[in-house]
Amino acid sequence: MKILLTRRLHDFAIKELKMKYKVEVYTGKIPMPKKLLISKIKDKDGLICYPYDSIDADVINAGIRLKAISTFSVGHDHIDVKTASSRGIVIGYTPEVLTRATADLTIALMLALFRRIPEGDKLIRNDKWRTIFGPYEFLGTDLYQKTLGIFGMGRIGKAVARRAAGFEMNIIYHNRTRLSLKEEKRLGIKYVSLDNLFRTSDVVSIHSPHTPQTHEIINLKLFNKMKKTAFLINTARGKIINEKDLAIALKRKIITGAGLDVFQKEPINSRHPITKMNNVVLMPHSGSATVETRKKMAEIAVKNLILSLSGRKPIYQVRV
Ligand code: 8YV
Repeated sequence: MKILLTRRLHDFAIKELKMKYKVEVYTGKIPMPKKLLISKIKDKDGLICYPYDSIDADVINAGIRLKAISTFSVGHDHIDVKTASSRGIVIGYTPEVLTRATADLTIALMLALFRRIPEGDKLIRNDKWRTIFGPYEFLGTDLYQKTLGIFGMGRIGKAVARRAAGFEMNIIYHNRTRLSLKEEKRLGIKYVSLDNLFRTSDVVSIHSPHTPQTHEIINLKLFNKMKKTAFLINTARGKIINEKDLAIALKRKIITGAGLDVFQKEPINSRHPITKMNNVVLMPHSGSATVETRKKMAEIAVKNLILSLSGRKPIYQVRV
């Protein structure tokens, strides 16, 4: 069987795949151009792809021999799951292993904003540090007893709640479906409406998948309901937020700041209006970017593909 990788994966993973299949790895500029992807997929049985690859109906239908897609991600909004499933193509993904790393980065962004870490770093490097212990100088905000509003209470949302509990924050959440009372109690979280989440939180953190229902669901209408002192954090998907509205909210100081790991179009560059603002902390889509997590994701992505191509169930399967 022949498989295609839209970029290089860990050496151990390539080695394992090469023992079983004829492997073609795209090594050009990322992402792999769509035209090339369409021409290369024609004779392939399996595909390993990433969130920035658009695996739409054109790609799937060009893959006339395609039996399995394995994405190196928990998110699968880049794959036309309906079209793939109607063709009987199995889709594997990599949840769970990246939950902790993504939750850790969320807390890191929160601390960076509350304690002004990038600002402090810049201040010293620019030789602007003059005095210490001034009563009003370089003050941040306590996390203690602040209200964290979690939008999307799946695996990552819950991991963020567990971490935030350690900082003694009040945790409220909004989710498509409410959790059981037992689980709410165990996590120490309270269910609220979307409106309430934005009205009462000191920091809102996004952890839902990007779906037609959540597309740009976070917009100026909601920002206008937030406290002037509040922060917004997004380590989920850029397209859940209306980015133009966010830029307005940050510029007009409707909210105090934002910590962003994901954007509508990635990578962003310094021409993007959000990069001009001082009240944001930015990361280059790195929720799962730790040595340990990425290795586990590669292991699962490979296993998912091998299992699917041998007619078995992948470890984690995306279903319609
Ligand atoms: C990706 C992500 O793993 O898993 C996801 O959905 O967004 C990231 O953690 C990363 O972009 C590498 O594919």
